[in-house]
Amino acid sequence: MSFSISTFLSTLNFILGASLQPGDFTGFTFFIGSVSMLAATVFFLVQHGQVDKKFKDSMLVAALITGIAAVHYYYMRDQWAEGLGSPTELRYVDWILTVPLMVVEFALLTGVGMKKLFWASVVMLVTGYFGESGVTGALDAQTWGAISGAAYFYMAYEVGCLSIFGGPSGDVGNALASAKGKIPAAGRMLQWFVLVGWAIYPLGYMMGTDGWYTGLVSGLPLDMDIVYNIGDAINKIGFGMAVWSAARD
Ligand SMILES: *C/C=C(C)/C=C/C=C(C)/C=C/C1=C(C)CCCC1(C)C
Repeated sequence: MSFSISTFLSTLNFILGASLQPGDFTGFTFFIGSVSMLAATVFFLVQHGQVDKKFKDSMLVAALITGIAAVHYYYMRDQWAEGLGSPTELRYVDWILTVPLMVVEFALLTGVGMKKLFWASVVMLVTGYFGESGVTGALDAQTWGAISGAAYFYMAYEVGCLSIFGGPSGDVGNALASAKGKIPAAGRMLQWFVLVGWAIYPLGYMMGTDGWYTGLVSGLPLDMDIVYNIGDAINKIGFGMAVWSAARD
């Protein structure tokens, strides 16, 4: 057979720039990430024209989230393919732009102000970056990770993840629990993304940084970037799909 996977990859590499080596599974997930984020962006933009007026802003924000990610994935794939290792800076720049946009989605769906969630997301990501990059030796990776985790739990509480089980909840969660109709229904779907989908990230962090937990996860056949890439696909594309599924019909 004249077609082979390596011909395919070298053609791809010619188009894309830096070379992904055959067998580089992590690199391949960066590539799939950039393509699927781009496809999702086109889809959300097209659907933006179709949905009811009250959902238009949410659809546009969904498209912005995947669009920003598509650009970052393009460059992350490049950095990885150049052999420069895990693209920590690009990753966190992407997150510091896209996670607040997810906060905007909650604000759009509930009408509740986003100040608390915004600042919590900044703390979560900045401390996570300190831990993962090691730019500051002030605290070790697991302590930075614990602070970041606390901010994550606060966000989960605020958006009402605990109220799914009848537990306490913050302003956004209370608004979602009491309101009726399609818009809060979309918001209640997003709670599951924060509770389950976002929990993927601390797992990736534990795989990529040293600490007491290294032994717990080091036997797993996934590396940090694969876990983050799976998390992004679920949370960025899935988040938009959830909004869209509530918005259609
Ligand atoms: C599109 C990107 C998203 C939804 C990124 C979310 C990222 C997190 C929820 C990251 C959380 C982290 C912790 C809870 C502890 C360890 C450090 C982080 C930053 C990986």
